[in-house]
Amino acid sequence: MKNIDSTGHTRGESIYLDDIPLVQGTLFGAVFGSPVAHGIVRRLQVTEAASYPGVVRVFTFRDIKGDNQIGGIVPDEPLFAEEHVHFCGMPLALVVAVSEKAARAAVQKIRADIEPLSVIVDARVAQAKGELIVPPRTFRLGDIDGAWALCDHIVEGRADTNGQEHLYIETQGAYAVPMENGNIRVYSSTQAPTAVQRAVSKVTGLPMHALDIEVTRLGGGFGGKEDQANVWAALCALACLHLKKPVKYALPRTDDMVMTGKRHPYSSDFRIGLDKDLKILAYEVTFYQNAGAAADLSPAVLERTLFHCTNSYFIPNVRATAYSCRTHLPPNTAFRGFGGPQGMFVIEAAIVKAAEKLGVDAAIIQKRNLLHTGDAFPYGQLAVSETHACWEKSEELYDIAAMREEVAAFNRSQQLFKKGIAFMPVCFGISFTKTLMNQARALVHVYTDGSVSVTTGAVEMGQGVSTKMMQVASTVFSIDDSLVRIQSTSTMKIANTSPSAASATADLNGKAVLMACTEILRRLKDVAALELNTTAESVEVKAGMVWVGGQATGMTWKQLVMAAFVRRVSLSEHAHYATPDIHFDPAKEKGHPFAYHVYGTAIVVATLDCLRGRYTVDAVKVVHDFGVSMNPLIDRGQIEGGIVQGMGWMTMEEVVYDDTGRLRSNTLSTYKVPDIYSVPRDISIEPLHTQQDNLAIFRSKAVGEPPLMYGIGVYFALRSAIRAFNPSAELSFSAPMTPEKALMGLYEKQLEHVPG
Ligand code: LUZ
Ligand code: MOS
Repeated sequence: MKNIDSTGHTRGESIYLDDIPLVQGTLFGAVFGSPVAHGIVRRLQVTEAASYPGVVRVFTFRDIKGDNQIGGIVPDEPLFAEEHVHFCGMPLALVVAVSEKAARAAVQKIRADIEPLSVIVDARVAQAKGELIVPPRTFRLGDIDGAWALCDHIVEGRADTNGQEHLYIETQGAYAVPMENGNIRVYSSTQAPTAVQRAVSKVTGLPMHALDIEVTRLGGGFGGKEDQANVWAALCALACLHLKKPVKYALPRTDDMVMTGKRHPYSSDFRIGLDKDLKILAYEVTFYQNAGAAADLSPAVLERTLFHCTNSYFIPNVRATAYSCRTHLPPNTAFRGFGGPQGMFVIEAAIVKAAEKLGVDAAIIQKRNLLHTGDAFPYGQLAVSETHACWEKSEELYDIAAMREEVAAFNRSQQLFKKGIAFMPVCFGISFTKTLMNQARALVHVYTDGSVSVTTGAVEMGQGVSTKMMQVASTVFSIDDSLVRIQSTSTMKIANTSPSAASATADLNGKAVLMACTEILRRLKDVAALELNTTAESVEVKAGMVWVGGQATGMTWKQLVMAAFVRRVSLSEHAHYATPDIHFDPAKEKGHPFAYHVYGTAIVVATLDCLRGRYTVDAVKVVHDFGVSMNPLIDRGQIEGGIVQGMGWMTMEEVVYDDTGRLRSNTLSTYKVPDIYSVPRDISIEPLHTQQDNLAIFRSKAVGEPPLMYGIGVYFALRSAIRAFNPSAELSFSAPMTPEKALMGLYEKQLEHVPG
């Protein structure tokens, strides 16, 4: 089934924040962000801005009625800077005016007198100075110190991955509207309506029941709106509270790029030990996460890095330590994969470095160490592994021998172009790593005309979750999809939601929809039994009709619903789902945190232009563990998008902060993202057919984040192409592999004999 939003999107009828009709008297905000990354605020001059034509009022921290605090995990993030600023773009003031134009112009009139302090932009520097967000954490398995003696080969190195701008097409924003009784409704472009509700409550001092956070849909989130939609909502609500007027602020693109955090850059040290059969016996890794100026979600991201530090491999002896380092960048935040990709890059780099040193193909080491069912992850959970199945199916299906021969033949025949090939296996844990977040609720109403309304905590952001919720309801009731409508997300309808994140949204909310619909159906069957003089067990609702003992009865769904109403039977249900069997003990760093894992293998081929450093990705050929996809069209779309987004992170997207903490890549002319021309020419996606039971909704495994990590294979395919041209290159592991970096690698240590 097609994504139900596709028609609305194509016609431009879908409602985003900017499409909400404005209430008369609406005012507009603009933020004055700190011009320096670190300093003491001596003086903030806002009088000129306040008297600018059209300006209604300028707000600062002094206007906050509740607490000047929006930190979620750690209370370390003021909404407005007070005496100190900690990153460029940190909000110092909010101008509210009768038009966007006036508000933005007035912002230019604000002057901040800030005494600069020293700026840290590098995670390792921060760690050396003891600037940590939370204490470091270590995951351990086996006896790492004893294991080195058993290794025949030991390789060490360093790996770096840069940040990534979310670049959701719809920028951050919020619109706060005063309601009666002092209530405020906030329309927010957020993945986490409840997080917005909490932040607004904290800042305004209003209780949560006075706040209705409404979300129709987002034009993309990718993690960027998991925690960082709170700021704009809190600002608008605060102004709304003071002025008793609707206040809207939708960020211009550059403000969004400058003021919001991104994927965390990581720098890591690794040491890997193998025996003579290329079995990995030992792996030690230290991660330095660049958290930015406040915790935001960094501690949770850090944790997911540790959970994914061995990717798809079983390694018996592991020690992985992770530091969350405080720097003077905007607080970095969730981004598709949530620290997992950063951890996986390092183990892949370690394997490639070992392979290069030993003169073997990295795929041999990769394949020899894939997880088996029953193998333990460093955090104690046992794998139910599909890694071998995915890997072997990919080799067979895509004829790896022929692919390799084609690459080798090309490289023999070409001087100035080289191809590289790489395997990228993926194993990704599904559940919020914080166990308590794995809960969801759904509210289902059946109306007397037979139509069905479903509300959940799920936020539609292009991933197709609404379509999946509709499928769940229409499948349980066995009625036509057109009878089911998925309503916008609202904290007054569904409370205490977890963010739409962690790839778990369809599972968690879908299970709640399943429970609610199943309960209503149970009641309807009782009604049918009474109406038709039979037992509830013999009643079925199928294709919109009531059946008894396998025979159609002529009673329609709508008649059944009406009969239930006449008998005063409830046609509504609010269901609560909590993922069973998951737990984690942070004191021991052991447990069973994930409902299940998603597996897959990608084979990547890239062609490098060895004169210019340019490249194209020829193919990304994937075997992916969908479980049993409930919507192959949507799921394939998620995989294609994930691959391209992962590839962008690994190749061309370069977040650049200078030493003073200013973002230099602050527009789309300086920050390059994949366009249609950089998409791999061939993306093949084959499902792995498994009949394993699992905790996914309808056994359809989560698909949001895992495919992003196939993109890591592009980095290693390019590295392999560089080495085909320049075998003596000693290349660092530093992503993204921009064309500039590829070019430097191609001619590293051999500038004197440029061919041609
Ligand atoms: N958000 C979160 C996430 O709070 N916890 C997680 O484990 C997670 N994982 C992926 C993406 N967002
Ligand atoms: Mo996300 S990184 O699942 O918000």
